[in-house]
Amino acid sequence: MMKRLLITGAAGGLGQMARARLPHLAETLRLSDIGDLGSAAPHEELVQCDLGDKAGVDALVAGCDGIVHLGGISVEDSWTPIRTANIDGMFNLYEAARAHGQPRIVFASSNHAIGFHRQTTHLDASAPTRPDGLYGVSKVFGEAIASMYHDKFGQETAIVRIGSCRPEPADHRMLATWLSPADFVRLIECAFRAPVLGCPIIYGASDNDAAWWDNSAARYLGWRPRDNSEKFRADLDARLDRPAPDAPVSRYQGGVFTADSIHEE
Ligand code: NAI
Ligand code: 15L
Repeated sequence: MMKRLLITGAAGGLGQMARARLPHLAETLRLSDIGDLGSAAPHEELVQCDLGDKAGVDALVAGCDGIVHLGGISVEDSWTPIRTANIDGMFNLYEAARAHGQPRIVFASSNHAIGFHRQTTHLDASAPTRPDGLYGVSKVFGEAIASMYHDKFGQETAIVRIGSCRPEPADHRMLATWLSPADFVRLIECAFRAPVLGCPIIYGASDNDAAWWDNSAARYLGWRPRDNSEKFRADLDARLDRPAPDAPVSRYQGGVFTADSIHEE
C-alpha cells in the first residue's frame, strides 16, 4: 500500500471513478483538478491546481509515491488550452516527479494518438503513432515525455492508450475501444503492484471480441481484462443505425475525431 497517491483530473469523469475506486491503493488520496472537487473525506487531500502552473505542480507532487495522471484536455480543442494542460502540464508533472523521488505514474494517453490507423489494422505497442488532431498530438507528446524520462532518468510510467472508458459502449465503434471501469481499475492496480514497471505502452481496452489492439508486449504486468463489450452488441444493433462503411466512424480507429478540423482560438 502506498502512503499517498496523487490523482490528477479528479473532478473529471474518470477522476471521479478513480476517487471512488482506488482508496485501497494508498493511505491517503491527494486529489487535484483545476475544477471543483467538493469536500474531502478523511482519507483525502484536495488540491486545486492548474497543470500549467510549474510551481503548483511541483508542490502537488511532493510527498506522493504514486500518480494516476488523468488531468488535462480530454477531447479536441483549440491549441492554447491543449498546450497549457497537456504539453506544459506533462512537462511540469515529469519535472516534479524527477525532483520528488520519481513516483510511479499511470498516464492516461488516448487512442487518438493512433486514431488515423484504419479499423482493419491491428496494432501492437510498436505501431507508429498516427494522431487524429491536436488532442492526439498532445498525447503523442505526453508519451514521448514519459519515454524520455524513462530512458534518461529511469522514471517508470504505464502509458495507457485508453479506448473508451465508460459504463457501456455508446456506439458500434466502441465495441472495439470499450474499456470497462473495472478493467481500468485492475490495470492501475497491476501498474502499481508490478515489481518492475518500465515504460510500457498498453492499449486500454477490455477483452472485447471486436478488439483491434494487441497487448502481448505488456503481459508481464499480469493485467488480464475480464469484461467484453459483446454483451452490448444486440442492444446497440436494436437502438442505432449502422454508420455508413465509408464514414470516419467506420473507417478510422479514432472515429469522428478524424473528421474534426483545427479549432480556432
Ligand atoms: P474529463 O475531461 O472528464 O476530465 C479531465 C479533467 O482534467 C477535468 O476535470 C478538467 O477540469 C481537468 N483539467 C483540464 N485542464 C486542466 C488544467 N489545465 N489543469 C488541471 N486540470 C485540468 O476527461 P476524462 O474522460 O475523465 O478523461 C481523463 C483522462 O483520460 C484524460 O487525460 C483523457 O485524455 C484520457 N482519456 C479518457 C478517455 C475516456 O474514455 N474517458 C479515453 C482516452 C483518454
Ligand atoms: C478520448 O480520448 C476521450 O477522452 C473520450 O472522451 C472518448 O471520446 C474516447 O477518447 C473515445 O475515443 O471514445
